[in-house]
Amino acid sequence: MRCAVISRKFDLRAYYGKALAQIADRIESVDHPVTDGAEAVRIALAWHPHADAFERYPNLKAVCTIGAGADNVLACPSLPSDVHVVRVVDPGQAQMMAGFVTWHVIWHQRKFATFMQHQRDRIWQRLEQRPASTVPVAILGYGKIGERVATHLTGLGFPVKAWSRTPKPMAPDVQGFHGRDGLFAMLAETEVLVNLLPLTPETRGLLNRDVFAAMKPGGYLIQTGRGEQMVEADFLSALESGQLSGASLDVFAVEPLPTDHVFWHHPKIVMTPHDACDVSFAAVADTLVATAAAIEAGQRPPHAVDRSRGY
Ligand code: NDP
Ligand code: OXD
Repeated sequence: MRCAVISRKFDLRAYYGKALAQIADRIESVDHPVTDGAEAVRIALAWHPHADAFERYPNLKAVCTIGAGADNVLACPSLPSDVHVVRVVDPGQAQMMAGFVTWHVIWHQRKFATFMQHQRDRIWQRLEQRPASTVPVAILGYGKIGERVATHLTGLGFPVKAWSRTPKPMAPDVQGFHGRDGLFAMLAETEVLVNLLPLTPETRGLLNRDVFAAMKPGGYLIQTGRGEQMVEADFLSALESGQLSGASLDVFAVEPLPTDHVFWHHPKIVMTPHDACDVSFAAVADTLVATAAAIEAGQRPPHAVDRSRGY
């Protein structure tokens, strides 16, 4: 099956070339813009596609992303309404995210920012330490990744709560919340807030002054969802007032973050460049193969997002 490889931001061929070569007997990958045989293209591998990218492929049936979040493909104006959008679900990625989030929770709990400052100042000073059981963590989003993160943290003794759109069965020791009222009930008991939500019209701007104000004073934000979910001015005010004692930011409304942005040199912010975790090349290849098989069989591909709800 012919697959167009489309991105205006990354050289997907350079990154996923090996994975695409491994499945070349099943999937013929061609770089966008495909000039010869565009009508034979039935699937695409895309990440931040050009606004008009899909106009070229009249027989497109499915677009696969290279990540867990499909928002950048769903936002593409030329995406036909009847095309499936398929995201990657990779347990290895969830595991990597669990390690990333845990590192930042412990960074906050064990006061490593202060230790690093003391090292720079050559100050030998032990700090009062708190057990994990006294640091309540809440996770926004209890999906494939949020659930893995929650289980990891409960295993280390942190009290964990998680928020989803719909009520869901929870893993042992994870307290579940849902809906608007559930959110604020949860925040009242939250010191560390981890964002693992997909970007949808409902979650855009969700991390705002009301949310920060509802958390325990001196709380900590771990922002690994999408940058557009945070109101930057409200976040900076919460850091300024001390309502938030610090934050770890991995995702930003504009990526790469402009070099003159205040976040770069803010003393209470730890930053990474949207690198909290990665999907494996094998998971991307498997997603393409499974999608092609489903399309050939006239079925809905596994992990196709529900376009009406946006994830
Ligand atoms: P899933 O689709 O498996 O889970 C999404 C979760 O969010 C579900 O629990 C869902 O609720 C919940 N949710 C969605 N909308 C709302 C809402 N309006 N109110 C409350 N809860 C809501 O996604 P994943 O776990 O695989 O990934 C989550 C997100 O993490 C990605 O979309 C991406 O934005 C981000 N991400 C970031 C990465 C990074 O490198 N920084 C890497 C990977 C992912 P319900 O269960 O009721 O449907
Ligand atoms: C994402 C990813 O969705 O890296 O951000 O998978």
